[in-house]
Amino acid sequence: MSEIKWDDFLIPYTQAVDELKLKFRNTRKEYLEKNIHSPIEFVTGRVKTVDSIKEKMKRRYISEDLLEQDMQDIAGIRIQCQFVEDIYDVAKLLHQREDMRVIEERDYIANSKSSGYRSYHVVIEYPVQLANGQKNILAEIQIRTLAMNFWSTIEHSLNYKYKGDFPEEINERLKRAAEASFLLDEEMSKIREEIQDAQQYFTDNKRNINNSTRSPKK
Ligand code: 0O2
Ligand code: 0O2
Repeated sequence: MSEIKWDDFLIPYTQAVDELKLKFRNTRKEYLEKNIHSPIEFVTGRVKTVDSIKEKMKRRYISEDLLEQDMQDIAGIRIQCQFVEDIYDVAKLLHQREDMRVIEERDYIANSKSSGYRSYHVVIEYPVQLANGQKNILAEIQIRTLAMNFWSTIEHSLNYKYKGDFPEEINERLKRAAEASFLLDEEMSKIREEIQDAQQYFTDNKRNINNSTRSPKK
């Protein structure tokens, strides 16, 4: 029988997810207001359900007294980006922040999982102000492109159906879809460079025109 009072246990995690969603959405707003490309496109978040926590405790042999430190994704934030390059910019932003501390990073982009899963995971320690004082909790931030998110959402739903034991044909198709999503990200990164070149060209041109109209008439 579990001795954990789940409603109480989850209070700081719920608060952390609410706060972090708001903070990252505000960071996006700030970029947009300054007319700068935002590395953050969408922010979502969730607190793991009690059933899902219990299932993971069993699967990973996590005892109740080690739950807070050994299950790092009870509070989960997901940041979606347009381009792969944005992912690393977001990771840098997390390191610079003073309201959280990065304690672990897992780069499943450089080292994709055998399933084909790609994402950048950052585990942070985050202080939550509760009625009876401060509590530091762990939260997992998953940073991924829209294409990576599309693939992993589909694969996650299929996982529910097949419990990870995919028929060979589905497995092959998922791997091909992962490859396609990788190529899509690569193509988008190339377009990103072209857009930046075009913007630079536009700025330079404008400067040249301004300079030539300012030069004295002969
Ligand atoms: P399921 O079955 O898991 O898909 P709001 O803040 O009001 O705009 P809300 O309702 O809090 O919105 O939801 P939000 O933050 O837009 O998105 C919640 C959904 O995002 C969850 O769906 C998860 O699918 C997904 N999600 C976000 N972050 C994570 C994460 O770190 N890990 C995992 N596993 N999922 C994440 P549901 O509702 O939980 O349903
Ligand atoms: P949820 O809430 O259902 O998404 P483990 O959970 O044991 O695999 P660990 O060490 O806890 O691994 O953390 P890891 O691998 O950094 O991140 C686990 C989370 O990453 C998972 O949460 C998924 O959200 C996501 N993830 C990892 N591998 C895959 C994959 O192959 N496919 C998909 N779709 N998502 C993946 P949970 O625990 O499954 O919970």
